[in-house]
Amino acid sequence: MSRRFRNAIVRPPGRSFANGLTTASLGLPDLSLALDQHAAYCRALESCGVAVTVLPASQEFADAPFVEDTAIVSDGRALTTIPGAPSRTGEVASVREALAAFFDGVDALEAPATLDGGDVCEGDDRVFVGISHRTNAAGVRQLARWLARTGRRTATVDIRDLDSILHLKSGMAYIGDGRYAVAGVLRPRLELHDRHIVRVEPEESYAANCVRVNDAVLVPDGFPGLARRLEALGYATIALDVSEFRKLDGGLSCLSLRF
Ligand code: CIR
Repeated sequence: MSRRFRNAIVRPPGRSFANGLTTASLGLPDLSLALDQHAAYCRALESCGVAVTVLPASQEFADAPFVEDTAIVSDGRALTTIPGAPSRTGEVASVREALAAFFDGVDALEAPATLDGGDVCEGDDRVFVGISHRTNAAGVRQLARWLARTGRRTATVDIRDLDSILHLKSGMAYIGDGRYAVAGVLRPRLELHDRHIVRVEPEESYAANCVRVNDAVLVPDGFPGLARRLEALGYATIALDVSEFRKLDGGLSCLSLRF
């Protein structure tokens, strides 16, 4: 079982994209290639039966294509976040406006909370939330209260000491059917039985940021081990090149809000 998505909100990179935040030493992203990769990403979402709402590119906010960090959508309600990087808080207003077209009322986290959507990994029975350099304890508390209104449980995972991942979902993804793709660094921190884990090998750890979208799993191109493992379990996979987003610490999940 997995949640069915009908809609996604995305935002293509703007002219200032190369100024986005990064810890990766992979060089500057190429805007024109990033735009092509983004367009292919949108086509893949559409091929999974999702209607894609494309927000205008932002020239002001370089990291604005990573829309996932600005809101959480769960059980038919939406909540805007306060991204943990001060340079990103201005991205929220336009996402809020876009969400208002789909939901009656959009809730909002309140200061001193900070939370990036990339730290929220929603499974069927519980929601894992990372405490990271972007998401603080107040953010986790407010989110847990918001999720509890529909009986959703949260499990907190502290990742502040892990330099290799920016967000919780840089290292794990819920792929449906009770299963999570999990990178090795996170495995000991999650209370998950082995049968619920699809291992992502250390040399492929970037691929842990894959995304189940309806009947397929989007996986980053160039990580055949995970793709093979998923296919052996019966999943259809769609490989997408997101090299230019990786240069800014981004991946497949951060490029859309899905609901
Ligand atoms: C940032 O550092 O905020 C962006 N350059 C990357 C955000 C990636 N978001 C995500 O994984 N959810």
